[in-house]
Amino acid sequence: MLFNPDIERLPLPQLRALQNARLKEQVQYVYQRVPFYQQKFDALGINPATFRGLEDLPQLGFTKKTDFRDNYPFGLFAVPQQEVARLHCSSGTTGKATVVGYTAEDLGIFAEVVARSLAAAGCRPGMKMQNAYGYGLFTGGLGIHYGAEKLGLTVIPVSGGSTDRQLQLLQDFRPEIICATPSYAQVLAEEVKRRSIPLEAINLRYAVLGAEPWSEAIRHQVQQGLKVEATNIYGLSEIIGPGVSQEDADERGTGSYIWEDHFYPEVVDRETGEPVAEGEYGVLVLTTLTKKAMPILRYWTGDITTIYYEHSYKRTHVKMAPIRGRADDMLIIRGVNFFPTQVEDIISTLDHVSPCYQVVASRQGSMDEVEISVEVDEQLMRQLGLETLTEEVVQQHECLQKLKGAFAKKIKDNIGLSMKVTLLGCGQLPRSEGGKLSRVKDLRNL
Ligand code: ADP
Ligand code: K
Repeated sequence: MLFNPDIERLPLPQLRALQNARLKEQVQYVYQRVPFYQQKFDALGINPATFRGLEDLPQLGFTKKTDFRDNYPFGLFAVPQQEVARLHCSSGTTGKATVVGYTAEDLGIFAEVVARSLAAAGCRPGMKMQNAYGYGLFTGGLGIHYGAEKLGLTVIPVSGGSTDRQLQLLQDFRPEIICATPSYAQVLAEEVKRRSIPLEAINLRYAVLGAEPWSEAIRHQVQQGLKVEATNIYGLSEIIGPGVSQEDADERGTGSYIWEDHFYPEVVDRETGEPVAEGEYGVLVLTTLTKKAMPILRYWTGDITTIYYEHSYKRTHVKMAPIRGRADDMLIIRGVNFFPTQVEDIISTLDHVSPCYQVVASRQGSMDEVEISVEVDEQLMRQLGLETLTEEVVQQHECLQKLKGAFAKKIKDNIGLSMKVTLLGCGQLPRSEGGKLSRVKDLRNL
């Protein structure tokens, strides 16, 4: 089901024309209303009256996270405060919170793109959805909530955390849909198993997961553990919140549609800022085409991905690959660029390792060291009659030593770096408490 088939299947020439018209309007709008953009355009010699649209877009430079900070709290707003219907803050993965605002019209668009996303994820009017995204200042909870209502779902606004209650409601209310961060969905899947809750006792069919990078290995775990089809939802506060892009349940693994009638995507080289060819990886840059309270031109998301069109897909909108990490998440270890998600790709090729891992980078003298901790799966732990693992225990079991060696070798072969591997038992690594889980610790510059 397509929530808005006319737009989602709009032929590309018409989609481009719509984007062009909207962009020109948005450029004039910010020039008149936001001093930050006015000064910027003047400095760059951009005249909104002669701005030609998409072809001139690269001339506008970038808007960065620091611009939000420098204009904290309301400096980037384009409307008087009375016209702002809601404020949100980003969850602050990096540094001080970012404030964003919405007019009533913006909130309507937010609900529309989330409704489209949920429909693409498999949700249908009349289904029940347990929303385990955090409610509050973070855009996730309320963003999903209003989109779900717009689609015609029955929303159960549980918010994140409270695993006992989540599991109880899954059994009592029998929702077909769960929305959560992937790391929290993993926790729910693990708890269902640990508490021996029979899969018939829950009625889930779809999981809509986002807010942090995740992998096919995590998808597999959640799909098996909760008996769902799990799809990826992506977004960021600076642009609107969740619902910038969404994976279709029938096209899982082929990337997520970007709702490009509202958000115009570009991918640029992380060093030079120049556009890269279709299909190449770089930093995703997004421009809002319809926002009123806080229009943002060429936002440097820091997220590394690639975008591509494929005519066989259900919709005409461009797709983006899963986020490989943030440009600022990338670790440079002994001169080698390395994304922690590469570890996940390797884990998915190994037997008896679960997709729970932690990467810790530290400095020993002048040498960068990386330690990767992974959990051995339950099956092998049970076979060995073990509850927890320590270095000593691993030493005593040949199969664990082999597993550790195989993992270390794959890392060396695929990433080109030697890393210390630590094997742990199920449950020994930190779990999400309802929100995002930080799997990467860089202790080098502390
Ligand atoms: P922050 O996390 O910076 O506080 P937000 O809460 O707005 O701000 O989160 C936006 C960021 O979260 C994105 O730029 C991206 O890095 C990450 N993110 C959101 N959804 C996904 C997803 N589906 N896959 C990977 N990363 C995601
Ligand atoms: K996020």
